[in-house]
Amino acid sequence: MSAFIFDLDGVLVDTAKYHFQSWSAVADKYGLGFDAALNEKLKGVSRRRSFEIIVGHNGRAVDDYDVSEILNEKNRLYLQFIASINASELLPGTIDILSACKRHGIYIALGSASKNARYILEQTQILHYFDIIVDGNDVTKAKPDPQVFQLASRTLGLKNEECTVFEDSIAGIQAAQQANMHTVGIGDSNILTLADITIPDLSYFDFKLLHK
Ligand code: B16
Ligand code: MG
Repeated sequence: MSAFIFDLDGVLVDTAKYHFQSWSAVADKYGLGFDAALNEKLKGVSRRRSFEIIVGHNGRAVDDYDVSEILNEKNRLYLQFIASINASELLPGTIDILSACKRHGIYIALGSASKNARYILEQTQILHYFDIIVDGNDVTKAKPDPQVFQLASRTLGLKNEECTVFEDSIAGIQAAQQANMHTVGIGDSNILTLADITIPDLSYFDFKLLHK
Protein backbone atom coordinates (compact mmCIF):
# COMPACT_ATOMS: atom_id res chain seq x y z
CA MET A 1 0.00 0.00 0.00
CA SER A 2 0.96 3.61 -0.34
CA ALA A 3 -0.50 6.94 0.74
CA PHE A 4 -0.87 10.44 -0.58
CA ILE A 5 -0.72 12.98 2.25
CA PHE A 6 -2.26 16.32 1.36
CA ASP A 7 -1.66 19.67 2.97
CA LEU A 8 -4.94 21.64 3.10
CA ASP A 9 -4.52 25.39 2.64
CA GLY A 10 -2.94 26.12 -0.75
CA VAL A 11 -3.19 22.53 -1.99
CA LEU A 12 -6.83 21.43 -1.73
CA VAL A 13 -8.54 24.70 -0.75
CA ASP A 14 -7.56 28.33 -1.04
CA THR A 15 -8.15 29.52 2.50
CA ALA A 16 -5.06 31.77 2.52
CA LYS A 17 -7.18 34.76 1.53
CA TYR A 18 -9.34 34.31 4.63
CA HIS A 19 -6.31 33.97 6.89
CA PHE A 20 -5.08 37.20 5.26
CA GLN A 21 -8.33 39.09 5.88
CA SER A 22 -8.53 37.92 9.50
CA TRP A 23 -4.91 38.75 10.30
CA SER A 24 -5.31 42.15 8.57
CA ALA A 25 -8.22 43.07 10.84
CA VAL A 26 -6.34 41.91 13.96
CA ALA A 27 -3.14 43.71 12.92
CA ASP A 28 -5.10 46.94 12.28
CA LYS A 29 -6.72 46.75 15.69
CA TYR A 30 -3.36 46.39 17.45
CA GLY A 31 -1.50 48.92 15.28
CA LEU A 32 0.68 46.30 13.59
CA GLY A 33 1.75 46.62 9.95
CA PHE A 34 0.61 43.73 7.76
CA ASP A 35 0.55 43.22 3.99
CA ALA A 36 0.36 40.52 1.32
CA ALA A 37 4.13 39.91 1.35
CA LEU A 38 4.08 39.25 5.09
CA ASN A 39 1.04 37.00 4.65
CA GLU A 40 3.13 34.80 2.32
CA LYS A 41 5.42 34.05 5.28
CA LEU A 42 2.45 32.71 7.26
CA LYS A 43 1.56 29.94 4.83
CA GLY A 44 1.82 26.52 6.43
CA VAL A 45 2.78 28.12 9.75
CA SER A 46 0.76 27.57 12.97
CA ARG A 47 -1.58 30.27 14.28
CA ARG A 48 0.69 31.13 17.23
CA ARG A 49 3.82 31.22 15.10
CA SER A 50 1.99 33.44 12.58
CA PHE A 51 1.37 36.03 15.30
CA GLU A 52 5.01 35.84 16.41
CA ILE A 53 6.10 36.51 12.82
CA ILE A 54 3.79 39.53 12.48
CA VAL A 55 4.94 40.99 15.80
CA GLY A 56 8.61 40.33 14.99
CA HIS A 57 8.23 41.99 11.59
CA ASN A 58 6.96 45.09 13.39
CA GLY A 59 9.94 45.13 15.75
CA ARG A 60 7.73 44.47 18.75
CA ALA A 61 7.83 41.82 21.49
CA VAL A 62 5.21 39.06 21.84
CA ASP A 63 5.21 39.53 25.64
CA ASP A 64 3.58 42.95 25.18
CA TYR A 65 0.38 41.24 24.01
CA ASP A 66 -2.34 39.02 25.42
CA VAL A 67 -1.44 36.37 22.87
CA SER A 68 -4.15 33.82 23.72
CA GLU A 69 -6.88 36.43 23.42
CA ILE A 70 -5.48 37.72 20.10
CA LEU A 71 -5.26 34.19 18.68
CA ASN A 72 -8.88 33.59 19.71
CA GLU A 73 -9.90 36.88 18.14
CA LYS A 74 -8.17 35.97 14.89
CA ASN A 75 -9.80 32.57 14.84
CA ARG A 76 -13.28 33.99 15.52
CA LEU A 77 -12.88 36.23 12.47
CA TYR A 78 -11.50 33.37 10.38
CA LEU A 79 -14.43 31.13 11.35
CA GLN A 80 -16.83 33.86 10.21
CA PHE A 81 -15.09 34.00 6.83
CA ILE A 82 -15.11 30.25 6.30
CA ALA A 83 -18.66 29.73 7.60
CA SER A 84 -20.02 30.06 4.08
CA ILE A 85 -17.33 28.30 2.02
CA ASN A 86 -18.39 25.37 -0.12
CA ALA A 87 -17.10 23.00 -2.80
CA SER A 88 -16.70 25.89 -5.26
CA GLU A 89 -13.60 26.93 -3.27
CA LEU A 90 -11.74 23.69 -3.93
CA LEU A 91 -8.55 24.27 -5.92
CA PRO A 92 -8.26 22.82 -9.47
CA GLY A 93 -7.69 19.07 -9.68
CA THR A 94 -8.71 18.29 -6.09
CA ILE A 95 -11.67 16.02 -6.81
CA ASP A 96 -9.87 14.31 -9.71
CA ILE A 97 -6.82 13.31 -7.67
CA LEU A 98 -8.89 12.17 -4.66
CA SER A 99 -11.07 10.04 -6.95
CA ALA A 100 -7.97 8.63 -8.69
CA CYS A 101 -6.50 7.62 -5.31
CA LYS A 102 -9.67 5.69 -4.55
CA ARG A 103 -9.49 3.92 -7.92
CA HIS A 104 -5.80 3.05 -7.46
CA GLY A 105 -6.21 1.87 -3.83
CA ILE A 106 -3.98 4.63 -2.46
CA TYR A 107 -4.69 5.81 1.10
CA ILE A 108 -5.70 9.46 1.41
CA ALA A 109 -4.43 11.42 4.42
CA LEU A 110 -4.51 15.03 5.50
CA GLY A 111 -1.40 16.63 7.01
CA SER A 112 -2.31 20.21 7.88
CA ALA A 113 -1.22 22.80 10.46
CA SER A 114 -4.79 24.08 10.75
CA LYS A 115 -6.95 23.40 13.79
CA ASN A 116 -9.97 24.06 11.57
CA ALA A 117 -9.08 21.42 8.97
CA ARG A 118 -11.92 18.98 9.63
CA TYR A 119 -14.51 21.76 9.47
CA ILE A 120 -13.10 22.99 6.13
CA LEU A 121 -13.17 19.45 4.69
CA GLU A 122 -16.80 19.17 5.77
CA GLN A 123 -17.77 22.55 4.32
CA THR A 124 -16.13 21.75 0.98
CA GLN A 125 -17.69 18.27 0.96
CA ILE A 126 -14.49 16.22 0.65
CA LEU A 127 -14.27 14.82 4.20
CA HIS A 128 -15.55 11.40 3.08
CA TYR A 129 -12.50 10.82 0.85
CA PHE A 130 -10.07 10.84 3.79
CA ASP A 131 -8.83 7.67 5.47
CA ILE A 132 -7.16 9.70 8.20
CA ILE A 133 -6.80 13.33 9.24
CA VAL A 134 -3.79 14.72 11.08
CA ASP A 135 -4.08 18.43 11.82
CA GLY A 136 -3.01 21.20 14.18
CA ASN A 137 -4.94 19.58 17.03
CA ASP A 138 -2.85 16.40 16.88
CA VAL A 139 0.72 17.71 16.86
CA THR A 140 2.99 19.50 19.28
CA LYS A 141 5.63 20.49 16.74
CA ALA A 142 4.85 22.56 13.64
CA LYS A 143 6.29 22.08 10.14
CA PRO A 144 9.23 22.02 9.23
CA ASP A 145 9.22 19.40 12.00
CA PRO A 146 8.14 16.10 10.37
CA GLN A 147 5.78 15.14 13.23
CA VAL A 148 2.52 15.75 11.31
CA PHE A 149 3.56 13.51 8.40
CA GLN A 150 5.18 10.84 10.57
CA LEU A 151 1.99 10.59 12.61
CA ALA A 152 0.04 10.09 9.37
CA SER A 153 2.24 7.25 8.11
CA ARG A 154 2.34 5.60 11.54
CA THR A 155 -1.45 5.74 11.89
CA LEU A 156 -1.84 4.15 8.45
CA GLY A 157 0.74 1.48 9.32
CA LEU A 158 2.95 2.47 6.39
CA LYS A 159 6.65 3.13 6.04
CA ASN A 160 7.50 6.78 5.47
CA GLU A 161 8.99 5.90 2.07
CA GLU A 162 5.56 4.66 0.99
CA CYS A 163 4.09 8.17 1.41
CA THR A 164 3.98 11.08 -1.02
CA VAL A 165 3.31 14.55 0.39
CA PHE A 166 1.62 17.35 -1.58
CA GLU A 167 2.61 20.72 -0.13
CA ASP A 168 2.57 24.41 -1.07
CA SER A 169 4.92 25.69 1.64
CA ILE A 170 8.69 25.44 1.96
CA ALA A 171 8.35 24.40 5.62
CA GLY A 172 6.01 21.59 4.57
CA ILE A 173 8.39 20.27 1.91
CA GLN A 174 11.22 20.34 4.45
CA ALA A 175 9.05 18.44 6.95
CA ALA A 176 8.21 15.73 4.40
CA GLN A 177 11.84 15.35 3.36
CA GLN A 178 12.98 15.03 6.95
CA ALA A 179 10.54 12.14 7.16
CA ASN A 180 12.03 10.58 4.00
CA MET A 181 8.80 10.94 2.07
CA HIS A 182 8.36 11.74 -1.61
CA THR A 183 7.39 15.36 -2.25
CA VAL A 184 5.21 17.09 -4.80
CA GLY A 185 5.42 20.88 -4.56
CA ILE A 186 2.27 22.79 -5.46
CA GLY A 187 3.05 26.27 -6.76
CA ASP A 188 6.19 27.92 -8.10
CA SER A 189 9.19 25.63 -8.79
CA ASN A 190 11.52 28.61 -8.21
CA ILE A 191 10.26 28.81 -4.64
CA LEU A 192 9.74 25.10 -3.86
CA THR A 193 13.21 24.18 -5.08
CA LEU A 194 13.59 21.30 -2.63
CA ALA A 195 10.56 19.34 -3.83
CA ASP A 196 11.11 16.18 -5.94
CA ILE A 197 8.75 17.63 -8.53
CA THR A 198 6.64 20.80 -8.59
CA ILE A 199 3.40 21.45 -10.45
CA PRO A 200 1.29 24.66 -10.53
CA ASP A 201 -1.77 22.92 -9.07
CA LEU A 202 -3.23 19.43 -8.66
CA SER A 203 -4.84 19.46 -12.12
CA TYR A 204 -1.29 19.03 -13.54
CA PHE A 205 -0.72 15.84 -11.56
CA ASP A 206 -0.14 12.64 -13.50
CA PHE A 207 0.89 9.35 -11.84
CA LYS A 208 3.66 9.02 -14.47
CA LEU A 209 5.37 12.03 -12.83
CA LEU A 210 6.17 9.90 -9.78
CA HIS A 211 8.17 7.36 -11.74
CA LYS A 212 10.44 9.74 -13.63
P1 B16 B 1 -5.61 27.65 11.91
P2 B16 B 1 -2.03 24.25 6.02
C1 B16 B 1 -2.17 26.38 7.62
O1 B16 B 1 -2.82 25.40 6.84
C2 B16 B 1 -2.19 27.72 6.92
O2 B16 B 1 -1.44 27.66 5.71
C3 B16 B 1 -1.61 28.76 7.80
O3 B16 B 1 -1.64 30.03 7.18
C4 B16 B 1 -2.37 28.80 9.13
O4 B16 B 1 -1.79 29.74 10.02
C5 B16 B 1 -2.34 27.40 9.74
O5 B16 B 1 -2.89 26.46 8.85
C6 B16 B 1 -3.11 27.34 11.05
O6 B16 B 1 -4.48 27.50 10.79
O7 B16 B 1 -5.51 29.05 12.46
O8 B16 B 1 -6.88 27.38 11.15
O9 B16 B 1 -5.34 26.61 12.98
O10 B16 B 1 -1.37 24.93 4.86
O11 B16 B 1 -1.06 23.57 6.96
O12 B16 B 1 -3.16 23.33 5.60
MG1 MG C 1 -0.43 24.91 2.88
